[in-house]
Amino acid sequence: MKLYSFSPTPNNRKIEAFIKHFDLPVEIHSMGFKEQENRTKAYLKMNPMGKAPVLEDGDFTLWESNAILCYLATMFPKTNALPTDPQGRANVDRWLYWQAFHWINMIIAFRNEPEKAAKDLELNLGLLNKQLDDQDYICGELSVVDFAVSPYALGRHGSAIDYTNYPNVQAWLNRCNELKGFVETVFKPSGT
Ligand SMILES: N[C@@H](CCC(=O)N[C@@H](CS)C(=O)NCC(=O)O)C(=O)O
Repeated sequence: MKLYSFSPTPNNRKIEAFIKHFDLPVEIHSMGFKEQENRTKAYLKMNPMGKAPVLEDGDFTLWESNAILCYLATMFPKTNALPTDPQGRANVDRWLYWQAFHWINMIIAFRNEPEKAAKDLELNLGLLNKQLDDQDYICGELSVVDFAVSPYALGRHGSAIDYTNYPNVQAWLNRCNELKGFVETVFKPSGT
């Protein structure tokens, strides 16, 4: 398998962290933004959206980061990162959809107009804080959800948010930050 990635961004880091955390046999092809490989004919054949990440598994190609996380967790069940019982799986899906819409929009709102994002922060951080009341990870055990959600809060914009009123979220972020996959995908700008 091969991952085409714009490494530093949260949408891509979530997959790289998952691969590295579980030592999965997936080649990571880190693309440069400037080179615009994502605009080539060959790349657009894999993903007509022209975006990364894309996973290539033989003749099969897959785009959308959360779909890729679930595919990897299914192909490598030893990761134990995706429940197979219907309710456990539905619970994971719920949080993945929440991330792809509400969580990402909260981060974007905070980046664009921090003073206007207060309501959004309160709602989303409040519910996440409650979810983490008596468990270390969002769905109990470490799952694809933690890889899907945390990179945005650990990234440039998300890390500027004040999590003081959400101690469970802060503790969970610290926990994620220390996972092997996230330690190994800390972005180091070239020349550092
Ligand atoms: N919803 C998509 C978003 C993918 C996405 O927006 N990727 C960005 C990098 S974070 C990208 O490839 N941008 C390059 C471009 O649009 O030209 C996912 O989760 O995979």
